[in-house]
Amino acid sequence: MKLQAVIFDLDGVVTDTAHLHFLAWQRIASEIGIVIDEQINEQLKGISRMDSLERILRHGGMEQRIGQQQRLQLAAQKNAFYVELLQQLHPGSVLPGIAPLLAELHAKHIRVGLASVSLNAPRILNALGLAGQFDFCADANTISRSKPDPEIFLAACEGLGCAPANCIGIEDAQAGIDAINASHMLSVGIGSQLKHADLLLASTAELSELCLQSFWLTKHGELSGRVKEGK
Ligand code: B16
Ligand code: MG
Repeated sequence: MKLQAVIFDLDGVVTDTAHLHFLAWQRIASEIGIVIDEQINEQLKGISRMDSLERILRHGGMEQRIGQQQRLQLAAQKNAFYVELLQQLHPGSVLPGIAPLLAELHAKHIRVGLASVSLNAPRILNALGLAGQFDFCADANTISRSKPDPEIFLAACEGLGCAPANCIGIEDAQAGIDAINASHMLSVGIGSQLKHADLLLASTAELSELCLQSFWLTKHGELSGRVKEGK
């Protein structure tokens, strides 16, 4: 079986915006008397804007006190701060190893997709100078369930015209790894804390087309070995 496509998460894989999300949420949370730390932020990775707010309110014991209207206002305010912070992004903000990997994948005719639940994904790709580098970007506006649901990864596979079994997904968040695994793609995790990634790398700098191809061959060798042994 041939590797046909590689599907990237955006925040934390292509560029590091998790800290910018944190700064914006911290500002909003403090306005309603909730203190959040980096540990809470870790749980917000890969989760949609409204789900993130829900988790912050729950953390502060305020989920019953803030109605839908106020939630929408808080989410809009958070996004306005976040978009302001995004102005600091530039092509140098692309994480190490990503630009060469994209070039290698294109050269080998392996399709490249994006599976980000961020509604700001097009703006971020433009700021990074990467807008033309993805063959298909799943549109977060059309997704009803955020990660760990596989919906966004399945939408990316469909847009690329590739079966999930022919794709690798790359993620930095546990919710994202769970989404990739649930979509029956092979998963590559970036970071040290992730569970159940088929391949775990310490940093994006370790990514290359060669590394992904040898991982693919090893995994498929193992799978066909198991089929032959009847396991
Ligand atoms: P926005 P990803 C996710 O992006 C972030 O990890 C998550 O922290 C954020 O809440 C979510 O996008 C929504 O972002 O508020 O910009 O729509 O990791 O799926 O690329
Ligand atoms: Mg991410």
